[in-house]
Amino acid sequence: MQKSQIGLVGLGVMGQNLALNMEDKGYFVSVYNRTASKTEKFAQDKIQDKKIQPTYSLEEFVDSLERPRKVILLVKAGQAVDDFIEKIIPLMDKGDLIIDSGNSFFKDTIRRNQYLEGKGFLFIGTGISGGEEGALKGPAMMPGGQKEAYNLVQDLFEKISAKALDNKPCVSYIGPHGAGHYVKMIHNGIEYGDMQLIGECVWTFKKALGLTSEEIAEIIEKWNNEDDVLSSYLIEITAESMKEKDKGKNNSLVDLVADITRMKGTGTWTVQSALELLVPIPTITAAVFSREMSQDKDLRLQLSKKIPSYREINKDINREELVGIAHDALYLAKLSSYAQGMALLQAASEKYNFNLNLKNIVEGWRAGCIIRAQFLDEITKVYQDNPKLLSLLVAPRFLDVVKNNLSKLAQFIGIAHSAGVPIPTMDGSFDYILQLGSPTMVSAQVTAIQRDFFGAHGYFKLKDMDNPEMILNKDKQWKEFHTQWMLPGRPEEEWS
Ligand code: 2AM
Repeated sequence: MQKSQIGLVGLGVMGQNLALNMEDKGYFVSVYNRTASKTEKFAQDKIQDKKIQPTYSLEEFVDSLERPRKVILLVKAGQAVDDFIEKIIPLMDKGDLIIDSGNSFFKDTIRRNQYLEGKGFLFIGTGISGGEEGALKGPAMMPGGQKEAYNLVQDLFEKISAKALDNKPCVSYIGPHGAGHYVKMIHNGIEYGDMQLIGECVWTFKKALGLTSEEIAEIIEKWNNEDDVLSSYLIEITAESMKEKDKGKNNSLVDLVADITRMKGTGTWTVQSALELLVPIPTITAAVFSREMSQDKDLRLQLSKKIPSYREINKDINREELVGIAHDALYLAKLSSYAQGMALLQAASEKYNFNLNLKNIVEGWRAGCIIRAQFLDEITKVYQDNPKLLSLLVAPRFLDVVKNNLSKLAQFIGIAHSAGVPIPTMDGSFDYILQLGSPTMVSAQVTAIQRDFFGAHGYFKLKDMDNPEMILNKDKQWKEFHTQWMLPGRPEEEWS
């Protein structure tokens, strides 16, 4: 019997679609699922005339694969992956490859990679973005693992992945062990930010202008024009979904959808990683907090009866003007959010020796995935020109956006707040830019002196009032000082 070139375990919708996608690109595929009835149904309904072999025991599955064996796992992230690895490795041989395609936590992937490498197996942890449709028609893929492991599946991955407009496949080798799942995690964090930023625009249009969801959908739809900087999948589906009517009724479905955003963890992991690596990502963090706030529905229902709603006396706001301001504000807020995400990728690349190529990563997000957007072409060019860029905000083409749109973002924030609309991601994006643009953070001066006052924690000093540079000691380190606050005359000590 013809051996299969690739095996797939886990016949959820994503797994089924990925199997069909691989078969469609010419591959012989074996499939296996823990619950046999799902395999039977898949065999009956979807693969009768296809080069997909259903198998009903792990032995049969492993036997059906050509060597070196390549097995894609698409089971629930977490313990299920470890359990499954334990079940399958006694049946496999050294040099065989296991590919975890779920949304695994990158530290688990690093651990599994080391564990399996120690036993002579190859291991790839790959992010896959694009949902069910992506799995079937072409997802964006972010594989990490041994380079030799990637070489075994490079052709397959390039064939099944999405293709950008220039026909480049949306997959590249991301880096060793957990690099692929790390990048997928950041992709998802950025996605959280993008979604929340759009939501805040919608809320502002509703409250400041009194527009209906249908009217707002029409505004947002125009932002999806090919030559618009905001043109993206998320803008497209926001407009499309907001046009949908509640079945059989005249009101918009979105107005009846409960204001609760659930999440599966990748956004929270992104924030945790940012805290661990000391990289501020206020936009993405605000998006995660906002989802948490949304889930506190009962609390909000109770407290909103007591907390007065805030709204300044209605200012006359011109609709066209606000739409223009919101457009430019959203673009800059999004740019700020991506600058944060990319800074986190840079820090993680150093910390975990991922050796990330930011240009390839962003290039691979241009199609297939949820954050696909015209804007990513621009970011690709930026990293092509300068792979070591300090911040996206200062790339020449984006510095112009900062200069031109900063006052629009400020205006938008003012209008939204005066209409009583909370816009934590817009705020986060704006403050991030203001902080990075501050040679001296006065708030930090105050908290530094407070710390020395109550805890004798010491402080550094600036050269003088007009020079924000630091005083250095003879070793060219920041020189440390302390004021003896409790002694008469409060003498200043030099600590280093
Ligand atoms: P099931 O059909 O037997 O539930 C997505 O949920 C996929 O992950 C399904 O194919 C599901 O198999 C599989 N899955 C979830 N938990 C699993 C586990 N502990 N072991 C094996 N497969 C699992």
